[in-house]
Amino acid sequence: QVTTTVEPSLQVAPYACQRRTPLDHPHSALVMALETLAEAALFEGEEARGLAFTRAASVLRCLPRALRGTHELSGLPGIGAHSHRVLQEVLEDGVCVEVETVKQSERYQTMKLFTQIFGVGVRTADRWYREGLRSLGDLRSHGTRLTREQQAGVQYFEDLAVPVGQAEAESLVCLVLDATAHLLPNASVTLAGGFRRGKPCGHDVDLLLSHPEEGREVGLLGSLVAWLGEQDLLLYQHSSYSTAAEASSSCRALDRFDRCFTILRLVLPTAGTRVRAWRAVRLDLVVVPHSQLPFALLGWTGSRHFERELRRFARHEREMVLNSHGLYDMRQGTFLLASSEEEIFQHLGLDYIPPTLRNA
Ligand code: DCP
Ligand code: MG
Repeated sequence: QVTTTVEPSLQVAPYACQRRTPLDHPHSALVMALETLAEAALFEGEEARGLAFTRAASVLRCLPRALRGTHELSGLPGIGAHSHRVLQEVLEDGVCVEVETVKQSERYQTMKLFTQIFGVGVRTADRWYREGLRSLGDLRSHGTRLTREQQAGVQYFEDLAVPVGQAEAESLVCLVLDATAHLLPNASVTLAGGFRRGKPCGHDVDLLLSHPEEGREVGLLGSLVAWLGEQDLLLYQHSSYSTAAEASSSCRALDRFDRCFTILRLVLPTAGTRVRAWRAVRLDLVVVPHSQLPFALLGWTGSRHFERELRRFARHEREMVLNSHGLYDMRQGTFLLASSEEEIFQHLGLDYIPPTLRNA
């Protein structure tokens, strides 16, 4: 067996939450190839295969310098045989035939289109595909039964397909800050999601609302949604409210916060002579009790893969359960409190990774 020494800059820790992953990296072609295959696998319901490609792509995202050739792949963790083949082909030929074939397939293109519709997941998209539907026009002309959410998704499809920019995100933060200042003085509004990681645009805006006095945030979501409605800014909304029992139940449960998925009418700054001075954007509002805010912030900042890896690390390396509400130590049988994200990383025995380096 040949032993190779891996240079320090290409030494990669096994979990994405142990790595610093900036937004920009020198492997966009390689990452795009793997992420296309990950997406295509998820479209076929093959979660494990999708995850394998996502893991490999995430490793490339954190490398500080461009790979000099296929030989440098061997020291990296999480690159399976299939990913290795794909990477080798892109490194040597510039493109991978399998990826190009997938991208051009009717199946991939249609699934991508349908799952891009707000309210449409892989199962629904797959059913429509098997029914022979291929376009938004088909959905409309075949009188396909749509949920209220999907109807809104189709109605505002063109607007929602345009990414939300940083300036738009900031104007939404200001709008919600203005509203909460009236409804609940001293309430906090925190931008989470991709924008907190430094992304210049995103598919939606994720806002966390809280109040320094725990308990004062109760009822805020309802009044905020009502206010947005009165201002004629709500094009669609779906709220879900946690019950006290749910909020304190199983630590394995998904988010139990009061939250609201909306499509908002974003008024554009310069109306000029244009007739239409607004566009539809997706805004998610999440109301968080103060003591859970660091956990919610960590959980809602992402990336999705970073979050998945944090939870996997907590469980397998620390016997802890992490979610957006708290951190539970299974050995001690206790919840660990934290007043900042830094403290959560400390509890987990991880070096702190700032939001802009969580683009795993
Ligand atoms: N999140 C998660 N698991 C989910 C949903 C969300 O871990 N099932 C977390 C990670 C995401 C964050 O919440 O990064 C926000 O979800 P988005 O889908 O909005 O993801 P991003 O904000 O990262 O992407 P985009 O910029 O496209 O909005
Ligand atoms: Mg987002």
